Amino acid sequence: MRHPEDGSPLAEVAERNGEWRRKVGFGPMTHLLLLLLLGPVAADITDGNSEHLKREHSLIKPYQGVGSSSMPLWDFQGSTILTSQYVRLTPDERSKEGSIWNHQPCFLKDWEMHVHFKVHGAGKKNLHGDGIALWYTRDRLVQGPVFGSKDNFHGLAIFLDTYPNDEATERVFPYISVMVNNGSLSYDHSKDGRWTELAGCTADFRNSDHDTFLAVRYSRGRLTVMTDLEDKNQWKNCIDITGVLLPTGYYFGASAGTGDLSDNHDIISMKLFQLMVEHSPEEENIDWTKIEPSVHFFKSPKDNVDDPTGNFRSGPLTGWRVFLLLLCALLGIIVCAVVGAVVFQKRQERNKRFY
Ligand SMILES: *[C@@H]1O[C@H](CO)[C@@H](O)[C@H](O)[C@H]1NC(C)=O
Ligand SMILES: [Ca+2]
Repeated sequence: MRHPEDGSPLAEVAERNGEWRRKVGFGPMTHLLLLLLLGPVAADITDGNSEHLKREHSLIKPYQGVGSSSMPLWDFQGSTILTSQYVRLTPDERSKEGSIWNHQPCFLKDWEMHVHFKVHGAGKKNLHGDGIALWYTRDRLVQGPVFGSKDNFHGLAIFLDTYPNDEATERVFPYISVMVNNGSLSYDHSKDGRWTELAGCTADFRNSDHDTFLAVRYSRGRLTVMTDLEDKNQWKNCIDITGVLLPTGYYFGASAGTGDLSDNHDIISMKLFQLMVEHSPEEENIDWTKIEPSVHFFKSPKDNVDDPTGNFRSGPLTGWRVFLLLLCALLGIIVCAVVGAVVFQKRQERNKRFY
């Protein structure tokens, strides 16, 4: 972070910009937002370059502290147990809640988290739950109703929801969704967080016989979630949204919960990579720890509001509309053919008269 008293040309420019902001009346947040939204789009997902792996924010085998109740870099809580092969947030038993939280706040502006996880259990289709939540939040180790962690959180949550609590939902589960919260929003478990969901995708990750991975990238206001679930060693896009503001200095964590239905929720690794992204002096001059988590959409977030008629706005062509269109096209062709035939015949007749 640069300070105006550095006396460097960059700092002077930044200070002048600061003055301009004050005169024009733009808040620093507005300015940051503009920079984030206008800034170039980040490059592809990292290949896991170990150079930029941040061990202090990562959970990697062999785990330290197996057999004890704590680890050097991570705290765990509730039903969580540590084995040499995985961290089990909940066993396949009813009413369990467990979480794991990084000790140190993360001060990186641009990062990417790769999570190797496994959700498995004896339950048949739709008789298992509830799933895993991945967190980047202000508070840590607070138990609560959102996949074992606190509601009205500050920060980012990615839900790997395996059970459709909302019976009326048209979404196909397991379902991955993201939510950003400044403490004011409550996660509605009975609706699978539908009202607060920013974006999501269906992802078939449960009871897989190969390894399952998820990547979350945050850079310049762009939030991307990708999955690697098909044993192809390839990232597949799940969520990609812009206009997301998150501060630095929050904690990474993962939690899981079971209710009447259950599953084993295992984390095998969490690897945090620093992304090498340049920021302008203006961006550098802002205190990133003071940013309020928020989202600025240019268009409204996903169709979160149900249309009471059950129709989607400007939905697909319905059967009879397609029929009418085809009928019009057919009539058009017939008219063209008839006109063409008549004209042809008239010409033939004229030609005959000349010979
Ligand atoms: C928190 O978010 C809500 C809704 O998203 C918004 O109305 C409110 O102004 C925000 N509060 C702060 C302090 O930013
Ligand atoms: Ca659910």
